[in-house]
This record gives sequence, C-alpha cells and structure tokens, in this order.
Amino acid sequence: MYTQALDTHGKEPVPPVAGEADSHAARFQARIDEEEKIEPKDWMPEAYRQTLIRQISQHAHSEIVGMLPEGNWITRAPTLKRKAVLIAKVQDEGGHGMYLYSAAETLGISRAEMLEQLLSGAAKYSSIFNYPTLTWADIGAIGWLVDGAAIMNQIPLCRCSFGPYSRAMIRICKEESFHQRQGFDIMIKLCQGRAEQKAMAQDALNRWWWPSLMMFGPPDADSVHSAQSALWKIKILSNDELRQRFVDQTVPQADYLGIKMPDPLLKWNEQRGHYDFGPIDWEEFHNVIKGNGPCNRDRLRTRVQAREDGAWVREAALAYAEKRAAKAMKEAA
Ligand code: FAQ
Repeated sequence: MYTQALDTHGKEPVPPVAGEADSHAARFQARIDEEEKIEPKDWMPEAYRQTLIRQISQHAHSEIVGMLPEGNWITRAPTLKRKAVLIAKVQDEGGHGMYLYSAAETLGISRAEMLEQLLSGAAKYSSIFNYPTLTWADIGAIGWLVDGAAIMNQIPLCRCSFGPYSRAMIRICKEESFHQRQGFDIMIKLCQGRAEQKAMAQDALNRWWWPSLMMFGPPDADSVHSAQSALWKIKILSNDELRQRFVDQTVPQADYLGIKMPDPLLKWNEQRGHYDFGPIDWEEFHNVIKGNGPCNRDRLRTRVQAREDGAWVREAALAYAEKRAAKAMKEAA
C-alpha cells in the first residue's frame, strides 16, 4: 500500500558516520542516471521529496479544480450523448486527482494536509483553470487544447524517476488521450456546422490559445525549478521544449478545422523546422497564479463550499466505520 510509507516518511536514519550522507546522495544520483525508479521507502534527498510533493500535489489540485470549468456545462450539453461523455470526462479528472494524491501521500504528506493547502489558497494549481467557460465551444477547446497540452507535458512524466508518479501518469495519459479526442470531435462538428457555430469555435480558440501555452510554465530562463528537476529526471523536457512541441502539433490541427490561432506572428520557420510564435503575456500569467485571474476566487469558493456540503457524508461514513469496528471487536471477544 502506498500509505505504508507514512510511518517512516521513507527516510533512513541520519547517517552516523561523517561522509555517509555524501555517499547516499552519490548513490541516489547514480540510480537516477541509470534510469532506475526511486520508490517511496528508498533513501532520497529531502529536497527531492519536497520537490515531488510540491509538483504532484499541485498537479492533483489542478485535476480537481479542473473539474469545475467543464462541470459547469454538464447541465447544458447539447445532446444526451455529449452529456454522458462530459460526465465521464469530468469524473476521470476527479480520478486523476485521487491517483495523484495517493502518489504524493507515499512521500509522507497526508491528503488532508494537501486539501487544506488547496482550500486555504496556499497551494498552486494550473493557471488554465482560472478562465471561464462561456460557450459550448469552450468544452471542445478545453478537450482539444488543455488536455492536449496536459498530455504533451505528461507523456515525458511517465518516464520520471519517482515510481508512483510515473505509474500514475501512464494511466492518466491514456485517459487524457480520449479526452483530447472528444474535444477535437466537438470542434470538428462546430467547424463543419453553421457559420455561427464555426464563429463560436474560433472565439473559443481565441480565448484558450494563449492560456494553453502558459500551462507549460515560465520560459526556461525564468524557471526556478527546472535545472534541479532535470538533474533528478523529474523533468525530462523543458518548459520551452514542450511548449514548442505543442505549437508544432496543434497548428496543423487548427488548419484542419479551418480556424486560425490568434497570433499574427505565427509562422513556419523552415530553418528551425518549427513554428515561430508571438510573445506570451507573462504578466497575465503571473497575475493569474497570484490569484487575480478571472475565476480564481470563484474556483476556491466552489471547492470550499463542496467541502462544507460534504461534511455530513464524511461524518456518516466515519460513524459507520466506527460502528462496524466496534461490532467486529465485540464479536472477536
Ligand atoms: N500554473 O520553475 P517552474 C490538466 C509555477 S493537469 C500555475 O517552471 P516547475 C488535466 C510553478 O509551480 C494540468 N503555476 O516550475 C486536465 C512554480 O511555482 P512554485 C497541470 C505554474 O514545477 C485537463 C513557478 O511557477 N499539470 O490539465 C504554472 O518546474 C483538462 C515556477 O515554475 C501539471 O501539473 C502554471 N501553468 O514546472 C484537467 C503537470 N507553471 O511551486 C481538467 C505536472 C508554473 O515554486 C481538464 N507539473 N507554475 O510556487 C509540471 O510538469 C510542472 O510543475 C510545470 C511547472 C511544468 C507545470
């Protein structure tokens, strides 16, 4: 069980002999260089553990908060089939959050602590989920672009050095591939529909394109954690490399749909073999992650309300578990 690591936090006792810490660290790095997976009870530097707790919990929070923009359209999906598919997708995101909280728990933090960090506003989650879903086309754009960016970022994470995170990522990526296809399918239908429907798809692309590029994080030159995370093989590709791959992959898809990226500087660069694209508004990005995006307050309020509304369920489940345990004790006596 993942949570068994909670009893030791996976830490070995402080090395008694001078120099032993260095040899632990050297052995640890050698294992990473050999592409060996690090498992929860293995020795690991405290900073490695903290980096993973930070990244995995932020990722888990993103999945949970990420249920809200699309959840907003479940009651308004245009057909029964679209509604069923959307419900399944939103449930999948909840499941991804659960796998990721479990993976983080193996590092010695409890789920309750992580949730507290989210609900108090202390923890980050992906900037993208602080934008509103104004029309049905936004549901198509999220599946196509947001899941597309998430997969681009997460496929390399399937090979990351920490075992539980890499294994969670394999399953999550499989499910997100389906999510991306359903989003693209919505976009195809809208783009093959009436002029108003195609205009709706274009409008959604206009609003989601730049925030999707921000999902990959700040430029490499400004990325605080990249260098160390690359050494530890938590990050296999850099923020900018992934962003470029995403642009290169997505532009032909927009061409297929017959809609245009809202970027006048977007142009194929024969020499580089990549698309050049215009400058990203990093001020907007920093503003959103500071809590001042269009929906930050609303998202947190909704999560806090959900916790309050669910209190009676947790209390009832706990009371039932206690009652069963007491009954089992009595029967065993
Ligand atoms: N939003 O030094 P770096 C999804 C923060 S899941 C908010 O480059 P790092 C599924 C960063 O945390 C989407 N904050 O950081 C879905 C750090 O702050 P800190 C989530 C951001 O960690 C689809 C600071 O900036 N995916 O979409 C963002 O090395 C549809 C400095 O940045 C993951 O979490 C941002 N966009 O690289 C659900 C993937 N970018 O902690 C529903 C796993 C950066 O020092 C519907 N995470 N920051 O206070 C990662 O791969 C990495 O954490 C990065 C950032 C690449 C996101």
